[in-house]
Amino acid sequence: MKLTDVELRRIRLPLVAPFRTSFGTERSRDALLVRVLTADAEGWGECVAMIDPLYSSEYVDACADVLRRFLVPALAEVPQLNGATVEPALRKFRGHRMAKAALEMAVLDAELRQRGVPLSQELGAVHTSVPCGVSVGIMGSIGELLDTVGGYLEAGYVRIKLKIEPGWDFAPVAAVRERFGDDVLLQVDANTAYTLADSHHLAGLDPFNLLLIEQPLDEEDVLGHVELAKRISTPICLDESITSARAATDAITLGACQIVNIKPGRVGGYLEARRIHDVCVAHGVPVWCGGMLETGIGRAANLALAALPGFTLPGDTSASSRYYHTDITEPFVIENGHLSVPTGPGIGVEPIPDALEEVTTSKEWLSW
Ligand code: OSB
Ligand code: MG
Repeated sequence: MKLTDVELRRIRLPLVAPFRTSFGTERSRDALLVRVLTADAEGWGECVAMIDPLYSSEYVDACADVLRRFLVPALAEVPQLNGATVEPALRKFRGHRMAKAALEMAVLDAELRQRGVPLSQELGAVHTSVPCGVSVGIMGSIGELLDTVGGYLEAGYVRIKLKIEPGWDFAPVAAVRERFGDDVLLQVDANTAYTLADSHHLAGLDPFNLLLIEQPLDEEDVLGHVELAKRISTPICLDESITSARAATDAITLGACQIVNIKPGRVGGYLEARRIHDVCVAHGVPVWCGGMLETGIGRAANLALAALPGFTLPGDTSASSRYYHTDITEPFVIENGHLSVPTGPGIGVEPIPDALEEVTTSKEWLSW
């Protein structure tokens, strides 16, 4: 395969409700899509970077810039292009994992469509559907939170994740436990909002039998997480800190986490995500698939990954309706608490042309 054309397309989809985390409030999803054309195939990738560098150092405009100026021109030189040759060809460029992941996803999609192979099969999936959890933002009041959680439980979500920050942690957890009982699978995500000085406070969550606490401390504070793990009984799960299979190996070996959230965009792509899965399985560490408010494009690929055998905990791969009134693909619908893994070649879904045009804010064909 050889690249003939690459399109960068910016889209903006309004969220069904604002999504507040400890780092900010999202009202719409401003995403970057990458479309690659080769002589025989087309492929789609979705970049998970957000509009501002708040979750990580990457942001949408920077991803578009590095793709346009460095990553796409370097790939255009590769004669034997396929999913597996993307990462080696881009290795000399430091960082920019979200941008690299989007490009790898598009090339992998094109390759697999040409070969007639579903992404799930290529990655080694063993399930045809995956259980759905849902990530619940910080709310204006406990009453609003309980209504929202109640709605998700009624819709069939099998696991609830509450976003927390100092001032919104103990009370929402206690309220959800009191209203919905001890059987609900419940976990929390701090998005780095605490420091080790808060360990006594975080130990206050111990009695609530949470599945895990996700990324309580700074992304780079690996040793802080090691120490925190000795002071609290809730298992620690890392998200932001796990940027590669090497970072995962180090964190697990040091005792910084007992569980890992895998987001392909954060780690440079689906192939590195699979390596992290393999490392975690080898260490007996459960994994689950995180999310970045993806459209149907990224969601399809995440479902393929989440169907691997080591994904033993429900992920943040929720139904399309949890995010958007109208998605750019056929919507993913929750059924008996599960979403189906796409079965078609590549990522198995395509944008619906009219729906895509409706939300497109800019498009650009790259030349090199
Ligand atoms: O930390 O997992 C996170 C969304 C955007 C950025 C970071 C995170 C999240 C979520 C939502 O928690 C996951 C989803 O439903 O896509
Ligand atoms: Mg997280």
